[in-house]
Amino acid sequence: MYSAEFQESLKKVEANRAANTALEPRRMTAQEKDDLLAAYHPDYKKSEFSELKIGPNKGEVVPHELVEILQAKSRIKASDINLEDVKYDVDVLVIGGGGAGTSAAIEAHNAGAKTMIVTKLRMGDANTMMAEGGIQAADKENDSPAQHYIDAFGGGHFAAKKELLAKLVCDAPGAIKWLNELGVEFDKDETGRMVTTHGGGTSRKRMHAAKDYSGAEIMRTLRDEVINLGIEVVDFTSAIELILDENGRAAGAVLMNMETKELMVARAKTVIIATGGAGRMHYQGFPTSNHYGATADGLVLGYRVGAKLLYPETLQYHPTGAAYPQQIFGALVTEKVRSLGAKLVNVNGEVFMHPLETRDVSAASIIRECSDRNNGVDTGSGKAVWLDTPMIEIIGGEGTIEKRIPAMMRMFASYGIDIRKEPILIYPTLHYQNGGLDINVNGMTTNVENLFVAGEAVGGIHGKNRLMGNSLLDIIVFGRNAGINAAATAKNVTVGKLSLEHIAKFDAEREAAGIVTDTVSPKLLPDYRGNKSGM
Ligand code: MEZ
Repeated sequence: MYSAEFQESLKKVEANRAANTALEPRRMTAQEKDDLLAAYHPDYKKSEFSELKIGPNKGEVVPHELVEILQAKSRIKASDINLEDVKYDVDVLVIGGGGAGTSAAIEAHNAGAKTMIVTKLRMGDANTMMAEGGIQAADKENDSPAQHYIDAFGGGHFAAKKELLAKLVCDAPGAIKWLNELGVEFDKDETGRMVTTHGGGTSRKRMHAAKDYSGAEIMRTLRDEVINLGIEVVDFTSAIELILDENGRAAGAVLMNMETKELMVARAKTVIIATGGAGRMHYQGFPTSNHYGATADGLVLGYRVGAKLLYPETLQYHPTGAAYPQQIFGALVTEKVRSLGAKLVNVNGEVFMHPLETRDVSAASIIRECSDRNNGVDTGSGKAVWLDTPMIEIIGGEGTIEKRIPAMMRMFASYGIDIRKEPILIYPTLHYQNGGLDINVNGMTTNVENLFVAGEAVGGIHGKNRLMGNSLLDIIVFGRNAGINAAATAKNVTVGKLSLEHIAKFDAEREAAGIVTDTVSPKLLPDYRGNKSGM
């Protein structure tokens, strides 16, 4: 139920609904997309970026907020830690308890490695849990991994590391099978065949879903499997510094109990960073769809020991974050809403773009509509456009919303908005870190031995923009891959003398570059006291 100030615009949306539902908006040309991105996408706003003065990516520009934490001080000095007092001694140490971390741990454990997960919140407090719309895999007869590759490569501006993307799409059908056999309740039709839909930039319907809580369903299953297998999980404990051995290979981490602040040493033959994304960095003041712990910790841990980042300057702003009411500002409104037929409509009731352009293009188009074109709806805390959800019931028939996107229906119903009858207001929200640590096809970082990475902390799988559903896919494919390879590598590793010398080296580099800072990192949790949240 919308108050009086929205009624004039709402009347126009309703009046045009039938015609807008039937409309087939054209796709933008490549040139139009490039021009749009350059003018309106946040990644192209030069004033929001600065140069890294130290570390493996020295000379590259990344968001100011990321520069600050990458160049920051460690939370510890080497002299604070007795590296001989080893509390945990394992083959494979997995840092992070989301979808990538749990997938990695399951495979490492199944390969016979003594495996431990350390997670700063609880297992499953992760962006995986927040993912809604689905997971891509080309497993139907009209589709192929090659087709999936072409879609994702183009959508990512031809910048993906080819061998990583090839692995992603080729292993996708196997990932769905694995999840299905573990017990994920994918949507199926009456014959038992999985239901699939389109996402932005897909040429085939290959999005497999569990209604609109696909990530929660996948995370539930992975968490159960970790518990059933008896894998050790140390929760409410963060990794605050990696430990190398005397040969410069990853060999564990310094852990900190989040409550007591007790510091502990975990020694490991191989380490997997699976710390997830960065939405809580609130780049450029954007709100976020991410979970509370998404603060780019893995990038910091890896960077300080010399691991290189790939495309850290590219972020994904999900086109449809909730813009109203204020209580859910920035929350994810799944792309599946558009896959099911809802279109984006401006203050005048006009459809202004094809609803399934790729995410960066869609976000830039919405930003243009709300800025230079002055066609946004005033929400009281900014501008937004309508996502005309009642179109879904017109196209799919009564009951489609309740059946296919019940979480969306419930979220808005809590605030008196019935999305079956009324449209919703949306604006881009910070959703995904396209860039991250550079890995080879085995999941190991390209320049720190025995340090593996999986999930959102990896850069290069998707290039400079990710398609919907390829993240739930990459956490499974590259999570499992990292687990298998970390376990295999661990078999041939004898850990040398543990060392934290890299902290002093990084300090010296910072001083030589004339950087003065009081910031310590990893950040671990967001700090809303200064209200840099966009909320
Ligand atoms: O891949 C994603 O980010 C995803 C599935 C999000 C969504 O819109 O539901």
